Amino acid sequence: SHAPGADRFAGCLLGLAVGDAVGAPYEGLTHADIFFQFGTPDKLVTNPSGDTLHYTDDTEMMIGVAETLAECGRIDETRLCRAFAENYHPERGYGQGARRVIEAMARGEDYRPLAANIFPGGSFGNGAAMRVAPVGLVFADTVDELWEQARLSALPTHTHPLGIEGAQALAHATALALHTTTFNRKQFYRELLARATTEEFRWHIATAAKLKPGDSLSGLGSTLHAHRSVVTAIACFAATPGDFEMAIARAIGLGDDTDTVAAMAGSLVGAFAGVRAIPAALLEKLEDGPAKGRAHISRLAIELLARYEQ
Ligand code: F2R
Ligand code: MG
Ligand code: MG
Ligand code: MG
Repeated sequence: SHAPGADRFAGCLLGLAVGDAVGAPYEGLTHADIFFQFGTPDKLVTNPSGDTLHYTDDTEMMIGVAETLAECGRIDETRLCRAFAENYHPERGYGQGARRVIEAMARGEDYRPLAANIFPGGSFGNGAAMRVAPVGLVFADTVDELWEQARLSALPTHTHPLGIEGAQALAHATALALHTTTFNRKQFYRELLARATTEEFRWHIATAAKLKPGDSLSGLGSTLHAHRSVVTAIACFAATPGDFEMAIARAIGLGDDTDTVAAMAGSLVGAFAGVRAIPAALLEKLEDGPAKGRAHISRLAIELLARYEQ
């Protein structure tokens, strides 16, 4: 097999942004609410409402990670926090803990005691996982380094072991997706399980591995807690690895943290199947601006590829 190229790097970052934006209107709703108010998830994905798809905090923070890696080649904590603070638009819908930490960063205060104590044991929200895709791409060839860089990318906001492992597991899944030509579910889960450290992640990965492709994923959970959504997103990808619309429809249909689970699942499909797997009709609707939209994300993908190839 040959080395991954620009198509898969762009597919991963744009797949994340599109999944985030398509899933965002349904965040916090139950599976049943979505079905009765809006219809079947496949229709929401094929025909999303509105002219423009607006992304949320998931993509805004992923951009910060990508900018840091493009500039520094690794996670530099000072640069990463500056990116989070400069890119921050609270109206994109940040977690309540994340808001307080980033606002402290923006004021130039020491945010570390806050990040450590804002929740007991630190945050186990999925905010570190939702933004980690660029780490999975740049460090795809070195799993030990990937695991460490994912940890460093989590720490400014997420110090709880589950919040950190969510980022590590998703970065690892991103690297596996990026390198896969013929997808083998058993092998994929075996590699993830071999690295899993906490009881929670071991259980979720082992449970996902036992499911058949058509089985419901609702038992895995889809809340904004890392251990109840990261493996779920991985399973949405693994059920239909080459089918972007199916993967994000499955993610959204579960309810709860729809933008984030769809973002993570979409980024994995994009890393595996490339940007061509994302329907043009969705990609064209993704918001684009002078600095932070579709074109900026596409440029970052090229810069990350250069870092990966170094
Ligand atoms: N914030 C949102 N969506 C708005 C949800 C609104 C909510 N329904 C409401 O009515 O307020 N989405 C974005 O946030 C998620 C990522 O969050 P992140 O960045 O991890 O933030 P945070 O605040 O650190 O954690 C999120 C929540 O998880 C709970 N939590 C975390 N650690 C905890 C702990 N140790 N003990 C107890 N609870 C813990 C808290 O409720 C946090 O607020 C993504 O969905 C993104 O789209
Ligand atoms: Mg969000
Ligand atoms: Mg700005
Ligand atoms: Mg969310």
